[in-house]
Amino acid sequence: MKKTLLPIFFTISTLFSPLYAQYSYQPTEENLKARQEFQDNKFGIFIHWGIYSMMGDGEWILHNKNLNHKEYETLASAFYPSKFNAAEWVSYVKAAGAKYICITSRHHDGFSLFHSKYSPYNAVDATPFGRDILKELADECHKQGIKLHFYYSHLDWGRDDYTPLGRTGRGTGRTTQGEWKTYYEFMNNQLIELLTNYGSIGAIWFDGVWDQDASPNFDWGLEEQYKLIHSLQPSCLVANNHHVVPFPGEDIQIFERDLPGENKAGLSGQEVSRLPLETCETMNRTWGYRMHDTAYKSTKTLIHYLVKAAGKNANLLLNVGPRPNGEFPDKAVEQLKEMGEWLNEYGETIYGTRAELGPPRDWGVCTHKSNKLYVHILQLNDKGLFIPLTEKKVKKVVYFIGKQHVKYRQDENGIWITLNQLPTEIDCVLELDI
Ligand code: JFZ
Repeated sequence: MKKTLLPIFFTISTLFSPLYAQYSYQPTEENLKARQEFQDNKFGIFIHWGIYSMMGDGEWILHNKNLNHKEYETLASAFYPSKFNAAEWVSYVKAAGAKYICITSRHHDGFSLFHSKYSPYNAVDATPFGRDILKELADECHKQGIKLHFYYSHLDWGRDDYTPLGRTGRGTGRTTQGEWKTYYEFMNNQLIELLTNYGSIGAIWFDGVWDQDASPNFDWGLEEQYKLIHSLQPSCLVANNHHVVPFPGEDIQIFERDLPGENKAGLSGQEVSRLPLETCETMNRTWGYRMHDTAYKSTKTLIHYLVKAAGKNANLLLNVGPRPNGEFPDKAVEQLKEMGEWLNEYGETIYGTRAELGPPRDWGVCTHKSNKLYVHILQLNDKGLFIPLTEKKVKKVVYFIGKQHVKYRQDENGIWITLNQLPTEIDCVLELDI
């Protein structure tokens, strides 16, 4: 009898113990407000930049080529991005119609793009450039009204106190083993720097937890780390690219290279939570600068991805990998500009909207804002369109551009629309008054 009751007792006592209480997370008012603003913003630019850009072969080269990490680190002493100009970067981002930047403050190679007291392997102390790139970018973002997010890698391919070694970075020549404790303190100290010296930070975007997926009980100390972030900046959103459902303390849910609920790239099978959502994607194929990666998606594809993300209630975080000299690649600049031109016209149907979910439609998505419903027709070879919308009474249907009236009929099943002509635009938007 006693034996069978014991596990039940432990389960119940754990549920009510202080240990469990520690895991429950109540976001503050300002945090909830920041989540709304984040969702309203819809479009951000991811920037992957570091000393790896000099090799022109992506941000994973240290791992991919099994380079010796000490040899790799010497790249820093040649890093002199003579064309780096934070004002120019921010102006490209603004021209794209994006509202925030998320930049790699420290990627898996361990190089810090900012001045850190806790590692000399940083943009100021290890390079002849000697400038704090994140400081210049932060000042410019704040000046030009762009929110700044910091990507921060949980895993490190060079430090011996990132232990045990994970699934990646096993061939970088580490022969000694340090203590996890010093690595954890190092990360937290850097996070304090990032959240103290660069003004208001919109989000910390963690990445790397998947490196230890062979040991599912690996304790990253996330709760404490998240609390530290929220205590320093309550409105800073915590995000983690761990590819599973969000943990307590996280404020947004991230998807990599897929729309929420889809898993074409194989990194995003997780369930979709009720948190604000974001999906990140590359313009070409690689995050960090890769000289031979010229396979850029078309601007139309990128716009469709942004629209579809909005139709799934998610933001798009679209990546640029600057050249080693600090410039954005020409093709990226061109496409950002084209996206911005499109958003200049259609932004009203994207920014500040929420998805009108409901059954998936093969022709496109719907977004809504106050009494307007926007029907985004991305692909349709027909003039007839049916939307199973029953709760809302439609008062008028027009083309968003030009405002010509469109014939429709609403019955108990939904709305039957007859377009004036076959859609040919990138996104044929109808505006419904409801
Ligand atoms: C991660 C990073 O590794 C990558 O460099 C980039 O920063 C991207 C945004 O996020 O992408 C991953 C994450 C996990 C795996 C591969 C790439 N994985 O599990 O093999």
